[in-house]
Amino acid sequence: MTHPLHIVILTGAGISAESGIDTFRDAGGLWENHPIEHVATPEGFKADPVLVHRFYNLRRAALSTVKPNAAHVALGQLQREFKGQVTLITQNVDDLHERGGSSDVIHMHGELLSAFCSACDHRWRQVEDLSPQSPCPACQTRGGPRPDIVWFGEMPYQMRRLETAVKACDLFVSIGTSGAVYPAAGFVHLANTFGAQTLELNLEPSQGSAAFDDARHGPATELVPEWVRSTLA
Ligand code: BJW
Repeated sequence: MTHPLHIVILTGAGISAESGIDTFRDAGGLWENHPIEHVATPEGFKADPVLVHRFYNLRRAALSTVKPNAAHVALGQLQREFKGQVTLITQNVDDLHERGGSSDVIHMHGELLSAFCSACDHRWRQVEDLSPQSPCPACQTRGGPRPDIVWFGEMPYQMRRLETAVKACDLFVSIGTSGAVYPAAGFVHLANTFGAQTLELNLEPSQGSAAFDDARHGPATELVPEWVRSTLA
């Protein structure tokens, strides 16, 4: 194709796998034998806040032990050097895109390093562990603070902005995502409907692979830098 003017990139757990962060479905959708739906739903949090806080406390603490990989770094370079527009959407709650040099990353499923209070909606940067006894720094309610994560059944963040970008783009690229979770899994269909070229870069064919115009399969640390090099050439 001719050089695209607006590229929308959607990333998932697969882009952080080679940094040492487990993906969801490759781990059988389980964490310590708990189905992900038990620790990533409002109902699960209500039923067992100690368990859910532990799940997110461990993952938040693990962020300091991992580093961005060549795929994150390549996308940062693309954002800085591409002559058109690059919109970077991630389903990931880690901060590896930012540490890899990206800016204005849209975290549609929230962020580990953020918390909010379900009592007063105050939102803040959270680095330390949370517990059911943690008080909200604004209203002091105990039990109000929760991880700033979009759980199953909750509306992902910035949906209007995301849909507008996907409809307007010339090229939609999906990287390291299984295509199992909506609405992100539907973006390829939206992009196709509005006339964009679509490209999948994933370890293996995703559930939605057939919907893409082009699909390349292999590790993100190889495919993504290669694709960025050819796009910037
Ligand atoms: C590599 C690699 C390497 C490995 N290199 N690649 C029935 C039908 C349709 C929809 C629904 C339904 N029932 C319920 C729903 C809706 C539901 C949903 O989709 N459920 C499905 C399970 C069916 N969705 C929701 O509830 C969402 N909200 C919603 O729909 O609101 C209503 C609404 C929205 C908009 C418009 C109108 C209405 C909310 C979804 C929240 C998802 N939350 C989670 C957990 C929270 C975050 C966290 O704790 O970290 O987000 S679930 C989990 O899955 C996490 C991820 O962001 C998300 C996606 O997973 P991802 O990133 O794709 O990871 P994996 O593990 O699945 O795949 C990794 C891929 O990488 C694999 O393909 C590997 O091969 C590959 N890979 N190594 C390249 N080295």
